[in-house]
Amino acid sequence: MLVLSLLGGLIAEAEDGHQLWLRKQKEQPVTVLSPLPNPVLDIAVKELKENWQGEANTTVKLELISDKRIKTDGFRISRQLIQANTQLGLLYGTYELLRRQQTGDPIVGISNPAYQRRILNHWDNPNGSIERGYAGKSIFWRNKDLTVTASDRKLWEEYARANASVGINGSVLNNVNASPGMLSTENLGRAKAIADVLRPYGIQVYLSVNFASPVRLGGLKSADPLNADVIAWWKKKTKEVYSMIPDFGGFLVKANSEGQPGPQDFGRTHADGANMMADILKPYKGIVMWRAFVYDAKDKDRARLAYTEFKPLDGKFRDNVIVQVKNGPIDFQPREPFSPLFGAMKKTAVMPEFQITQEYLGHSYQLVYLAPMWEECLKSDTYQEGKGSTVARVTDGSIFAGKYNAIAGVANIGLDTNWTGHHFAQANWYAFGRLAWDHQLSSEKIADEWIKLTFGRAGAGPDWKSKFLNPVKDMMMESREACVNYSMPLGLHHIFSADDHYGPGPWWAPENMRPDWTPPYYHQADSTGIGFDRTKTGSNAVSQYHEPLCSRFNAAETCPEVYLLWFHHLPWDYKMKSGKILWDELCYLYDKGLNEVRGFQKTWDKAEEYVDAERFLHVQRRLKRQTRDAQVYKDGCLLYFQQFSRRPIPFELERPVYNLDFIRSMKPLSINR
Ligand code: GCV
Repeated sequence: MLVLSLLGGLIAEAEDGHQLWLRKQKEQPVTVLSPLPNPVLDIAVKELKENWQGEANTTVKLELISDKRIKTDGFRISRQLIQANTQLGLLYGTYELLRRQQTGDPIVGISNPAYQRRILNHWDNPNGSIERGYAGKSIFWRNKDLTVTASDRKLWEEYARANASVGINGSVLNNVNASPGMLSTENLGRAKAIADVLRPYGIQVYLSVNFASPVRLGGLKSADPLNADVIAWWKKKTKEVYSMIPDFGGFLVKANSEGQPGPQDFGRTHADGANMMADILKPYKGIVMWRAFVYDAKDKDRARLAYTEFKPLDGKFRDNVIVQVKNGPIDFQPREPFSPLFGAMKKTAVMPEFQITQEYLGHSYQLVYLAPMWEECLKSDTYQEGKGSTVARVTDGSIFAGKYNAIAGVANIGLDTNWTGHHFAQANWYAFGRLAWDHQLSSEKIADEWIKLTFGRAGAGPDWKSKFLNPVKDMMMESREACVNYSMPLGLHHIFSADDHYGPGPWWAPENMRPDWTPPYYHQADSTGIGFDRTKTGSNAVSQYHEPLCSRFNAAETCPEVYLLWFHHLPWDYKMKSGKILWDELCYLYDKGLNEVRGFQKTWDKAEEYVDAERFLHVQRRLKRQTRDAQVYKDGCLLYFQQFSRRPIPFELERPVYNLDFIRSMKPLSINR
């Protein structure tokens, strides 16, 4: 039965989640002193007036200063004063002050951004669809209809406000699998309209570009980056872009990857391609983000490719090129070791790319809080310049100070009322912004803030903390590991079902399919054991890591067990640290993952009286589904691998409830049920 509770005298009113973590609270009157009227500061003043939760009738001052301890758009705040070197700093300080009023964190101190550019990558197509989007259609593009309506502008402004509130300052408006038509004058007109709305919130727009645009849009015969006509075409197009969007951020390029055109089609290198664009963008202060997501069907180990292609190019890129590297060497899997390209280059700027949309972690059907995964990556030590050379420090300019540094996240935003499909997926958008601003924040702290802002209520008693905040935070913190456990534990990867990337598919290997697109290529299960041998006697991918990591990963005894089957092919009876054999450990982990989700259902049901009915039911329904799907993952993988291990599932564990044949014949699990 649904319980609508009375809490602190307030009824838990239904909420649709559209307000995100910026839910309107009853404000206190406040006087705001601002140095000058202008679009950015007017927003700060409005936010303070409409959301002030501090003492009533206070005067709060926004002050532009010049202070070397405050970097770029950083700020200093105290209870009644916000100081910054820039107007945007004052806006970010405003959001921080208001946030702390709600979370109860001390309102004092300086805060500086970790990365200069904190960017969302939207994989939105001009027809309005979103590649790997699970929250409805694009907020930016509608099929062929380029008219800009008042409701478009309203939505874009809400989007900009949410981003600015967590410090995000860039948006790539379209898919990296870029349509050449994106650079048409008509589409640029719409990009300009978006940029105009985003600008006062400090957000620069960028576009993904198709390397063959000079041919496919411009009608030239070639897209060779050294060809004079091609260069002239890009110059003219870039000039047009800047005439419409004077603060345009630059281009994002996926080249010679998964069928996309690139400089290698003309015998040129990635550096040749990136530099051609970089030279053209330079006078406008634009940058090129060149993706290192490359692999080749011919290579014996896909995980090695990005490093093999890009490391020799170190020092050959212009200073306004940033190489954009996915967190892991394969592709946003539930767990990967960090990509060895972090820590490989000394003269090239490298930026992390995280995936906020849950392509491999349950789409918007599953509650999976991703910040622990990103924290794990950012804190991984690359040992590039000795101990302490974390991924965060080799990308934020602390170790090699390049001209530009940046971080990107593939957005999970669509037209769904709650923006992200699952209410808890909002936490991933929020967390990306917070980590991009401060990569030293813990994922737990971010979860704590997000829950308070998203579900907190005025007048909540101490009960709220012990019965809602803490258990829900624990659930979020456990959720990524649970997903790893019920889908790909111990370093298994890429064993999801084909195409939709949701649910198990370790068996999927149609004849004539590229092997590196099939799961058996990655798990290598056979009667002798399971796992991909990337040791020195295997593919030798371990050699791409600095010591001591190379040796640590190379020996099964010292390899962290979470990455064991990533680096090793081991017999089914290999002895694990727990004392169990590998097969039994695998069974225990799959079972553990499933039970963790069952636990989430209990946590959420117990929290019912603290949540409005609309969001409660939405999440409850999805957790049911997550449990069912985790069961399918567990049964599918274990029953499939059991054909090779020829061992029983330990008898103390729950037995499978599905047959393998049934799972293999099921309709895709991602179909809405
Ligand atoms: C945008 C994976 C995804 C693709 C995506 C690609 C990329 O392969 O499945 O949808 O394409 O990564 O990051 O370029």
